[in-house]
Amino acid sequence: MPSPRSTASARPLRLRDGRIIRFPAVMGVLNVTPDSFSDGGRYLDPARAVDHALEMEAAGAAIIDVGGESTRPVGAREVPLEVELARVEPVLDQLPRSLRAPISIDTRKAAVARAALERGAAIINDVSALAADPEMARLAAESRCAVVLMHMRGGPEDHMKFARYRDVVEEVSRYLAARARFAVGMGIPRSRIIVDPGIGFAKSAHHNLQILSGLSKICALGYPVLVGASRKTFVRRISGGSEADIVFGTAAVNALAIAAGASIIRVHDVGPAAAVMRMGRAIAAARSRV
Ligand code: PMM
Repeated sequence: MPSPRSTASARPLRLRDGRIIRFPAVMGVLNVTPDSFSDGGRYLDPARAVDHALEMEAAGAAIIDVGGESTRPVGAREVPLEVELARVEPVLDQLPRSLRAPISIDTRKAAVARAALERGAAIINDVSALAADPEMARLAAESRCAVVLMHMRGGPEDHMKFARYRDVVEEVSRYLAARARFAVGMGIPRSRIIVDPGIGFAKSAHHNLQILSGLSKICALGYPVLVGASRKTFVRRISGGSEADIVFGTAAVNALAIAAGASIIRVHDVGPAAAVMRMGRAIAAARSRV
């Protein structure tokens, strides 16, 4: 079992506009794509996307993660810049007015991140850990936004070819530490960095399970850790195929991740995740009073 002290140990994240995110926190996924793994096509219409963001906020999401590029495990294609911008800009134009929760932009392209930051986003969620676009690190440093650095190998099109490790926890930890050092070297303060082991990205089901069972080691790097296991294939396979199985399977992963010290759980079903998060917070608070 994880060490009791590890739970929710990361300090709150202070955003550039002064807003504070306390951990553990729920990040609600808003994929504005025709083909994302579990919600593709549902929120292409900006009005529906905005309604869904507000629903997720009301259900307990502390961050809304907007993405216009599908990075699903099999068959994702590189999305041209104009297409990605055309998907996310109309949603971002409307979101900040109606939403109190901070917005993160899930992109590997600095031009998309810049458009989102100009429209009020406060976090860049880069699944390439600032490696895909040479402008991204400078943009993050200058804009004083927070960044999520995720582990992946290859690109969304071909990452499963690279799912080979001697010790996946060790290799992912080393990679995340190196990317965080790079980010700090580019002028992004440690206090604005979040790391993510990249569940399902260049990882087999077995690798995902190893990452989750060794998550406290990744938390020991000293950065808030984001876990994105929601509805991913290994959860569907292991927990069972029904809708309830997928929701409970995801909730189980999230509960164990929070117990191991994860700070942010990235999910499609915010209600169950928020219940898990509240229980995690209550148990951590009781422990700190012992
Ligand atoms: N997973 C997906 C997309 N973006 N970002 C982070 N930081 N971590 C993840 O695990 C992650 C991500 C793919 O899942 P989706 O298509 O269901 O959004």
